[in-house]
Amino acid sequence: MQDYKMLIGGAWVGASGGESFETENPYLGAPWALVPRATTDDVDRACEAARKAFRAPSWAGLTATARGALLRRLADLIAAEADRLAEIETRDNGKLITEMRAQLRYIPQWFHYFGGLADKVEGRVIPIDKPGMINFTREEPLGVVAAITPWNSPLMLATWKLAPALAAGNTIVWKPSEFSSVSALEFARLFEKAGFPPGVVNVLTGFGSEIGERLVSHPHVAKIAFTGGDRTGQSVYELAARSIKPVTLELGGKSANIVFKDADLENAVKGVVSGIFAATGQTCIAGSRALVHRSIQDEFVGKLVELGRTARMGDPLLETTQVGPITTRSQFKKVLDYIDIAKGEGARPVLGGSQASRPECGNGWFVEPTIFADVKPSMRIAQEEVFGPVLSVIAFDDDEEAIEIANDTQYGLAAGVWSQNIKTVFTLAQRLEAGTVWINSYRATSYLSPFGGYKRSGIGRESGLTAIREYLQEKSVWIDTIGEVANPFVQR
Ligand code: TXE
Repeated sequence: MQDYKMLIGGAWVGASGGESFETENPYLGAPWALVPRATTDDVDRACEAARKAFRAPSWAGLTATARGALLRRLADLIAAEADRLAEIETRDNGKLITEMRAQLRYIPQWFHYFGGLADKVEGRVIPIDKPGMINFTREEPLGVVAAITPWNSPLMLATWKLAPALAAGNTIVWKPSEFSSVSALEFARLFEKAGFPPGVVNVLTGFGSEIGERLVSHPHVAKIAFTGGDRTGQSVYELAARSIKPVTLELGGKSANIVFKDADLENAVKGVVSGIFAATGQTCIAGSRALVHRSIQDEFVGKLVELGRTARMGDPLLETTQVGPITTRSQFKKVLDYIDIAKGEGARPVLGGSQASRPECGNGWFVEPTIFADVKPSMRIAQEEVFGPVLSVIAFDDDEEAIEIANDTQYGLAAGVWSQNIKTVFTLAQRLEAGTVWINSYRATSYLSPFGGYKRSGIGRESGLTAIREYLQEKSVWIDTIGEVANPFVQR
C-alpha cells in the first residue's frame, strides 16, 4: 500500500500525531492506500502557511496576468496527467473510469477559463457627487479560502472552487473527503510543478468530524467553499456565522425529471436513466424523481425498466461497465435503508430493490438499479436525498400539478423537462425553483455556466463569469484633490 503525505506550506508531511488511515477501494471493498490523519494542530499549521503565502510578495506581488499564466500552466499539466488521475479517482471512489476520464479531461478548461479571467477583473471609477473627490473601487481577494470537498467527483468539485479562488488571488487550505484523498494529493503535486509559490495551495487529509470545525472557525480563514451533504453544510454555515465568514455551499438535491405526454419518449427514457443511474446516482444533480404524465405512465415506466435492466454492473475500471459500486460502506447502508423505507411506505419496486449479488460485483458495495412506481410526493423517498441508484416515479395530471410537485421539496438544485411544446418548456423554465433547468437534456455542466442551488440546495454559484465574485471583495477608495480638510465636526 502506498503511504501518502499531505502538503503544508510547500512541504510534504505526515500528520503531527503520527497517524495515518486506510482509504478503501469500493469495488474490492478493501484498503489500497494510507493517508495522513490530520489533527487540529495540522489545521493551524496549514492556515498559518496559507496566510503567510497570501501576504508574501511571491504571491501577493504577482500581477493578475502572471497569476493567470500559472493557472493556465497548471491546466496543461492536468491535461497531460488526466488519465492517470482518473484511474486514481476510480480506485478511490469506485466511479466509472469512463466518467472520471471525461471529467479529468474537462477540468483543464476551468483553469484556462479562470486563468484568462484573472486579469479581466476591473474596478470602477465612480462619478462621485462630492467636489474635488475621486472615488474608485478595487476588487480584492478575501485571503485564505477553506475548500471542503466531497467524494463523488473529488477533483471536479475542488476545481470549481480552486480555479476562481486562485484567479482572484486567494490562497487555499483544501480538505478533500476522507473517502477520496489520494487524487487530491496527486493533484496537489501539479500546483508545485506549475510554479505556485509554497503555501498557496495546502492539502489537509483527515476526517471532517476531527478537523472540520477547527478549519471552518480558524481565525485566518476568510471564506468557506463547501460541497457535501445538507446537514454538514448547515453546521458549516452555523459555525461560519459565528465569525461572520462568507460561504459558498452546494448541498445536493431531490431533482425532478418531468416527462410530458408530448415528449419524445425514447429520448426522455434515456435522459431519466442517465439522470439517476449514471454515477450510480451519486451526484448532487441526480434526477431522483421522475414526474410522468398519468396518460403515459405505464408505457414510460415499462420503457424505463427495459433500459434500466440492461445496465452492466461490475468493475468500474472496465470500459464496458455502466453502473459501479457505491463509494462508501455507510452510503451503501444508507441506500439500502432508503429502499426499505420506500417499500414500507407503499412504493412499488418495479426494478431492482436490493443489494446486487451479480458475480461481476464481487465483494463490492453494489446496489441494483432500482425504480419505484406509485410514489406519492409526501413519501420520504420522494423528499429526501438518497444519493444512490434509486428512482421514484410520481404521476401528474396537468402542468400546474407537475410544477407543484416539482417545487414541493426543500431542495432546488436542478430539474429536467421533457416536452416538444414551446409554451410548456418556457413556462417550466421560469417556474421551476431550481438553479439549473435542462430542457430535453440532463446532466450538462460547463465552466462557462453558473451552477448552484435554490432553497436548501445551497448558497452562491460556481463556474461562469460571476463565480469569481464569490472570492473577491470590493473596496471603495476616496481621494481628496482639494487638499484642505473642511469642518472636522461635520460629515462630508
Ligand atoms: O458528506 P459530508 P458524507 C450528501 C449525500 C450523502 C450525504 C452524506 O446525500 O449521503 O451527503 O455524505 C467534510 N465540518 N452528499 O457524509 O459529511 C467531509 O470530511 C467541516 C451530497 O460523505 O457532507 C467532506 O470533506 N467539514 C454531496 C465534506 O465535508 C466536514 C456530495 C463532505 O462530507 C464536517 C456528497 C464538519 N463538521 C454527499 N464533517 C453533493 N452536494 O454533491 C464532514 N466534513
